[in-house]
Amino acid sequence: MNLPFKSKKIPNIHTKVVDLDAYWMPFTSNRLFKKEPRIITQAQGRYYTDSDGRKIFDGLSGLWTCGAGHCRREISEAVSQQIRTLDYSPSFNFSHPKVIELASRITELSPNDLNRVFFTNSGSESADTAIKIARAYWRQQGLSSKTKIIGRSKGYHGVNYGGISAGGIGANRALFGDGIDTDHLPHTLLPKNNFSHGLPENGKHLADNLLEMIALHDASNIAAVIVEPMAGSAGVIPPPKGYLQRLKHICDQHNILLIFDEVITAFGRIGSYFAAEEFGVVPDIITIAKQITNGTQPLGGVIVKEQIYQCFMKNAGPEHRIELPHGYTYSGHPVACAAALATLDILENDALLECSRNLAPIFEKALHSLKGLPYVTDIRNYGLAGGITIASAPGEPTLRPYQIAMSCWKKGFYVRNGGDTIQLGLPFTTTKDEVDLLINAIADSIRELT
Ligand code: PXG
Ligand code: PLP
Repeated sequence: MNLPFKSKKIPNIHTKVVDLDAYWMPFTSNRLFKKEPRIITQAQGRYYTDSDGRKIFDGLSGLWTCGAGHCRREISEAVSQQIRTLDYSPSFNFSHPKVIELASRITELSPNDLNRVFFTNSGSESADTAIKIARAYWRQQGLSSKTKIIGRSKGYHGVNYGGISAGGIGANRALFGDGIDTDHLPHTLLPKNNFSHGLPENGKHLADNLLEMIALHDASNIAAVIVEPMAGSAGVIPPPKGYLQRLKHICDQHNILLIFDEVITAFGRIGSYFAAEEFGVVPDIITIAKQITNGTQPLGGVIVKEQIYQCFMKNAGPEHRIELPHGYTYSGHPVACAAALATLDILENDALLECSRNLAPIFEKALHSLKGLPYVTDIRNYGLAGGITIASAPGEPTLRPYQIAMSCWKKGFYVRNGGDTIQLGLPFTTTKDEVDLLINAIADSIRELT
C-alpha cells in the first residue's frame, strides 16, 4: 500500500510494522503522541504493563472506570459466558434477562423513587438522553416552551451536542458551532476555598445565580438544570456545603428538573453508590456510566423518578404507540449488562465502597502534602478523587500539567492531566504505600518543572 505518511514501527507489540499514523486519537495531542508513543499492552489489578514491559500504577482507575481493579476474573467469566449464550439481542420491541435484572439491581441501589432506568452506551449518550427526556417530559404536559437547559461553567457532560452545550469547558465547545439552547451557572471554584479538605465551606450562595437566570429567561422556558454533583473533568471540584441543597430547593420551587450527572461519582468513587446519597440531595434524574461495568464494556444509563416515567406512559396516546422515540442499537447490550451485573457483585462481595471510604482520609492527607510545592495553587479532594491546580505557563495553561503527567508516566505512574489540573482517581483497593509512592512521584515531577 502506498501510504501518504511514513509508517512507524511500534516496538515490542507486533512483529509486523503497524501504521501509527492511521489512528486519530481521542482527546490527545496526536502529533506529540506519535513522536513518542505510550502503548499499554496489559493490565492486572492496579497496574498496567507497557510495551517495554514496565509496570505502571493506575492513578486514575482507567478514566475513572476501573475502581475494582483490572482484569477481574468474575467479569471476564460473565462476559465470556454471555457472549457464548446470547451475543446480541435487539432491544427495540424485544428484551433479554440480563438487562431486566440490571435495571432492577440499579434501582434497588438508587435513592428514593428514582426507579426507572434507560440504557445507553456511554456517559455522553446518557447526558444527551437525560436532556431529551427532560424536554419531552414538559412537552408531554403541554409545556412545550420549557426547553432551555442550564449547565454550569467548568461542567463536563460528554461530547455530544447536548452535552457540550450544557457543558462549561470552553475548549470542548469552541470548534463546534451552535449547539442546543443553554445558559450556565458560575462554577464554584472560589479562591477562598483553596486547599479545602473535602467539601468547601464557601459558595452555597452561588446556587442563587439560578434565581437570576430564572428572572432572565423565565422558568416557563427552562426544562432542567444539569450539574455534576462533584465536577470531575474540570479537576475535581467538590460542591460547597449546602450548595446542592439550595439548587434543588430553587429547582423545586420553579418547576425545573434537576439532573445529576453521576458518570464519575456513582458506584463507589466517593464512598457511596450515588453522590445523591452521599450529599443528601436527590435529583429528578441521574446519569451513570464508567464504573458500572468497571470499564470493561461500554454501558451508560439514565435513572429517572417514577413520576417522569409515568408522565410518558400517560401522555403517549394509544397503547401501541412508542412513549419515548429514542434508543441506541446497543442500548442494554447483553454482554455489557453481564459485565455490569458482575461488577455490582464485586462491589458488594469485596465491600469496595467501604474500602473506598476507608482509604479516603489517607489519600486526603497524602494529597494535601503537596501544598507548598512550586506552581501548586490549589488542591481539592473528596472520596478517592483528587485535583491539583498548577499555575499556568505564560499563555499555555495545559502545558505544565501535561509535562507532570508525562514525567509521572516515565516514573511508572499514570495520572491524568486536564486543563490546568492534575487529576487522581485511585483504585478502591490502593494501599497506603502505593498512595505514598504515587504522591512522591507527583512531587518529584512538579519539582522537575522549569
Ligand atoms: N458526564 C460526566 C460527568 C463525565 O465525567 C461524561 C459525562 C461522558 O462520558 P463518556 O463515556 O461519553 O466519555 C463524563 C466522562 C477526565 C475524563 O480526565 C473524564 C471523562 C472522560 C474522559 C476523561 O476527567 N468523563
Ligand atoms: N446512523 C445510521 C445510518 C444508522 O442506521 C444508525 C442505527 O441504526 C445510527 C446512525 C445510530 O447508531 P446507534 O444506534 O448505534 O447509535
